Amino acid sequence: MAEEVTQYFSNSSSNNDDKSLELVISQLPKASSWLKGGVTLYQNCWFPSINIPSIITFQNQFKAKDDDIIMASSPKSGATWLKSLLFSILNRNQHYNQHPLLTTSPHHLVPSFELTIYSDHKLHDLSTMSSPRLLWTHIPYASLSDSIEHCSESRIVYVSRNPLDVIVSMWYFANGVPEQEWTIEDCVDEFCRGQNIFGPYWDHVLGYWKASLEKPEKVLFLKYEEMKEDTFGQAKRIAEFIGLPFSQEEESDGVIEQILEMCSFSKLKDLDVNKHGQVWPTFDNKLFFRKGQVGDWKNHLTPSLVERVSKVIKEKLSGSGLSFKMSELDFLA
Ligand code: PAP
Repeated sequence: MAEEVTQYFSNSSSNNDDKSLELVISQLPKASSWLKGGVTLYQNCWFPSINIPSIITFQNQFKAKDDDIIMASSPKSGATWLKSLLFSILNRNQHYNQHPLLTTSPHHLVPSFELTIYSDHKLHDLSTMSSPRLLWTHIPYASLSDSIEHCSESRIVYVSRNPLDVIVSMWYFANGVPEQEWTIEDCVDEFCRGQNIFGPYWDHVLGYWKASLEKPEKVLFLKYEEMKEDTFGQAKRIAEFIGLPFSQEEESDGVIEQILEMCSFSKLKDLDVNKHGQVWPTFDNKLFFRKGQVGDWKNHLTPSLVERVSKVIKEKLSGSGLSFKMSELDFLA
């Protein structure tokens, strides 16, 4: 069925017949979710149902360019932070009157394929965007456009986060949406069944993890916990990966520290632009800045919930070489 959907789009013009599209998509497997419209299984991923047309449009239309920088993440893994950092690193030599992050949400500075650019599932000409283009997605590696895979010079920066903090972050986020009530048990259950949005989580992280091992020059795999522990070192790593390393002069002038300060949790959370308004367009900006810590799961998950998640994650990540630091002290073996 997933092939039929892709085929449908490949054969159709930009004036897709929405009714036939809806019919084809309606036959894909569905599950309920805290997210309005639930999730739909397409190419082995539980995508938000409302985003399926835009994801397929992206897959069929997007043409990568050599200097593109594509940012990817599983939900609640640190995308807001990484968007701010990448944007600031990339534009550090622009002469702004004031830094754009002071007045614009990071989500508006770095557009999403599925949530903004292709959200109307129409043809879009992105060739006019200034280069290098900084773009973002939650789409798993296996479902990225072939064009990104085959465009040898374009770069992918992926941020991952330990599953327990992801669950707690998602739980808060979901309950921040009006008329939403979702228990932490529901959240764990959905996560362990692999039916969380853009899940299964383990397929998402492993897809990018394996790609980063196979093509280290193309895919950079970051961990939220390592970014918290050594933000300075990780910012340098990101800058080098995108081909814009900090010079000695920049280092001694404190350019890195200025960027880290601008993108810090406390700075961004306190800005008016991030306290008010919405993105995409139904989520309050403030929901993207909650606590920004490693190990908050200890305050919310019972030992039996932790055990359930750990068991699944150990089994799924076994043999991959991928592990996560869960708090200041612990590692998930
Ligand atoms: P998304 O998947 O909806 O885009 P994403 O930005 O990936 O969300 O993750 C949100 C988490 O990043 C929140 O974590 P928490 O719920 O555990 O607090 C959010 O607080 C955190 N976050 C946002 N900005 C920053 C930042 N500048 N530094 C550190 N963490 C941040």
